[in-house]
Amino acid sequence: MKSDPISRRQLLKRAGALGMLAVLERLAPAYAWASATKTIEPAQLSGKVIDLTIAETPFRIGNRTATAQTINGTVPGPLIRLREGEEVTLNVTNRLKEIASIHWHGILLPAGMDGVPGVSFAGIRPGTTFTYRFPIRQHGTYWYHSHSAACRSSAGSTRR
Ligand SMILES: [Cu+2]
Repeated sequence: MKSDPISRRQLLKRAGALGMLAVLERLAPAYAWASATKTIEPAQLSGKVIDLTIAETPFRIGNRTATAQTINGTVPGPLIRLREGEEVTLNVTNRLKEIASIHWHGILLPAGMDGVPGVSFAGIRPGTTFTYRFPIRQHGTYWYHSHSAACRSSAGSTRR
């Protein structure tokens, strides 16, 4: 019995998946890389004042150029380490052509420091910086993500 050869379509699909992995590795922050041969230095931000920039970052796949929505140039965005009991200031600059926002998922926040743009918070207009400022009242590991039209996410943590 003849075994099924891999069709051209399957081959292209697999090559495409490999290409996407290569692209993701280039866009991903160091902590998101999977490598058995390298020692990884995690991309982390910490302190009482943190600057984040949401932007479109170009990348190449072969001869083609595309863009990804990134935070500080990576997908996912940087790991943010905060300390319980401190107040944090997060200056988020929106370099997109649309309103952006960040949901500090699971973190206890004052009103107006979170939410879907236009509901409890106006959103971050293109070309502007919004300052999120709030006390860190809990410890644990949380993630942050967009509450705007597009999806982007990253992890963060707070420590005692
Ligand atoms: Cu959320």
